[in-house]
Amino acid sequence: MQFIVLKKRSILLFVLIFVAIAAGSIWLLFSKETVTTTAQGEQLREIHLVTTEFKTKTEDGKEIEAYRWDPGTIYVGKDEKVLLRLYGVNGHEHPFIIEGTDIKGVVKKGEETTVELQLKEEGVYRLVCLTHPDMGSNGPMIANIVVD
Ligand SMILES: [Cu+2]
Repeated sequence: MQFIVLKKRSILLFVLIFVAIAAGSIWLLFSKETVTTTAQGEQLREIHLVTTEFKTKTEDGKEIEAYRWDPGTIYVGKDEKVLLRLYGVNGHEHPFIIEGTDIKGVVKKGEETTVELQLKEEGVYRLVCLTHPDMGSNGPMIANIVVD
């Protein structure tokens, strides 16, 4: 008769591997895109954006910076209802519009602004920060919403 001899160390290793696999599975399960349910019971796909800032000093000591939305391009389906979650990380506040719609708002540092979006025509819509619309104003802080 043969016995399988398990040392304490191999049991510990086995337990560690098991825990790692279990933790990985749980993480995968919950890291999928989150959805929000509206009052009407519809499911909305959530898309997260943050306000970012690149800052550096040139060789002669001049400070230069650029503001951006991150990510700079998002994709939504035609007629798809999505919820944009705009979180202010860098910059005091960013008043914005989405061109071709009547959507406007402000993203403030440390706060989240949510926007329900449903675009009925294909194309590229621009999410424009009105404070940083071009390079001269430390932008362009413009994200492209691609509707396809
Ligand atoms: Cu801005």
